Amino acid sequence: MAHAFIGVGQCGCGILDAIFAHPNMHRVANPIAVNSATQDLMNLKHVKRKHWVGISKTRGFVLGSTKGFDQFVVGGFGKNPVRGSEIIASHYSNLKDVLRHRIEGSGVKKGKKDVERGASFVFIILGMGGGTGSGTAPFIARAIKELFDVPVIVVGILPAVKEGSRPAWNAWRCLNEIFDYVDSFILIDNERIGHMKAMESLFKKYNTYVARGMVDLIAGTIIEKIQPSKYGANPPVIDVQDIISATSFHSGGIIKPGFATLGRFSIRLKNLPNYIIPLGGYKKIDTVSMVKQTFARLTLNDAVPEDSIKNLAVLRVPPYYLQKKEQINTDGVYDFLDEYTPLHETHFGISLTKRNLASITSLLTFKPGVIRRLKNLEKLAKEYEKVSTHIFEGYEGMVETNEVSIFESSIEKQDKSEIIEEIIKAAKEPLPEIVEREEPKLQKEVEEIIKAAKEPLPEIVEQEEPKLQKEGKDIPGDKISSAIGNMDNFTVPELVKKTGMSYTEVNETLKKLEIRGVIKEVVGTGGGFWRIYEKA
Ligand SMILES: Nc1nc2c(ncn2[C@@H]2O[C@H](COP(=O)(O)OP(=O)(O)OP(=O)(O)O)[C@@H](O)[C@H]2O)c(=O)[nH]1
Ligand SMILES: [Mg+2]
Repeated sequence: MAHAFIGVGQCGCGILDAIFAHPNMHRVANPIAVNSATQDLMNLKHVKRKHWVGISKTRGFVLGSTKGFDQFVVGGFGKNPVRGSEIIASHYSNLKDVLRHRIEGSGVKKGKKDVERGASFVFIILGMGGGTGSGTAPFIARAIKELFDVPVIVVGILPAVKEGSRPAWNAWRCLNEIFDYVDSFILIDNERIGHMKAMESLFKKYNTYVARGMVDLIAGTIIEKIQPSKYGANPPVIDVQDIISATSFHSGGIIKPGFATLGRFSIRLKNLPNYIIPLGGYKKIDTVSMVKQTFARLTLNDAVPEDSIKNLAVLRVPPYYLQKKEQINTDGVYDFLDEYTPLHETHFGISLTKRNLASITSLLTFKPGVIRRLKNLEKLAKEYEKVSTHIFEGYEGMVETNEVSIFESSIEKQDKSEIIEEIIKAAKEPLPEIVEREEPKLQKEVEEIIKAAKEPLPEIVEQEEPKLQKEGKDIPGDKISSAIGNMDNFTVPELVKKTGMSYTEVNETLKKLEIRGVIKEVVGTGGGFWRIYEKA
């Protein structure tokens, strides 16, 4: 049985589509797109019709290949999960048949030896504030638990506060209905983009961000999993089971789902010319800072890393970085993560990527009672109508806490406070800005870059990393400052070209800026002009 990713409703299917935009995902997992509106399914680019499951008010669950599908599957549930639930309850055995068929019937293609087959799991992805996803997903989770002995991880998108009390009620109801059939939740909070006027226009970017994190997790644990003994650095690895352990609580045979939030950070390892001519010039990477950056990009609004109980991080790098031990500060990452888990339960693994990027995806797991957004969601939901709230119950004593480590961590608190302040501040920054700092799309990367290299540089920089420059970090010196603009990394020749200044002038200005701590040299390639700088 292959791993299954089930997107339900418009939002769930949208994120599913973004996940399966990564071609490797099709090698290890089956996408299943469930929706009550054919039109939404038609918008999917990477999940073909054979992976669709339609919900028809009259016929129940219909496979994409069914004749007349488009006529049966129409309408949606108009933000009303209760109506959806009634229809689904009456077709529950049909739902089970369809899921059995889709999950059991289409395994990973034969001949792909490098794929791990054992530990299967099911992800269910849905927007919790709507009708179809939030009405159907609890039945899907229950059916899967009845059919298979597999972990179920729900990726639940919470509605933004401004969406009002009805979506909040839908979401709250769904969380409580699905809770009993779930091993872990990963919360994606639309409140992180909720302060933007046109929130909907950011969905695609946000979905891409989330999908990249999910793909990192899957790639790190399955697709690009490495054999540590092959590499001089003896890198740590994690597997799928680590994801489950890191995101749920176990005690005396009982499992309670954890509520995790995801954060991702990536950096380009080469400047643009090196993308095209991949020779040398790899950047040094500071993995500890990268993990900190993931904490500032969490998908849950108001998340306080200090309140988390467990965590996991996956680093993906090109093989170059695994040759020698010193290239990745593994101990530093462990130490940093360990500070955020009173249980000393940290999972850290390294895996490979073919791209010239280093990325880290982290998951921080909380008990529901400490998550402010859940309290807030409950409050909003109650404004609409009374609804069960049993998700907070039964966590006391779920995990044996180690008193010594709690004591230690309270001593460390003072040292940590600065980092935490920084993180909390950053976590209040609008996520879209953060997402825009992400790398260009996977598939067309090289073509895009070659095309971009032909365009005037300022425009490329605008396109790719528009908001990188932070207040207070502006670089003085009119010409150089505007030439550097939003660039993260730059070289002397680039600045010469953009400013019309001489090499010597540019070099001297950069030296001054370096002394003042505004920029720093990251790679010096033989003392000539081809040094690469970045903002300090
Ligand atoms: N992050 C993100 N949120 C979305 C997206 N699409 C919808 N949402 C959110 O999801 C909720 C609505 O869920 P939908 O998936 O549109 O609803 P549905 O499951 O199709 O149910 P219907 O009401 O029957 O259409 C709202 O809270 C939206 O803010 C998306 O692509 N990305
Ligand atoms: Mg819909």
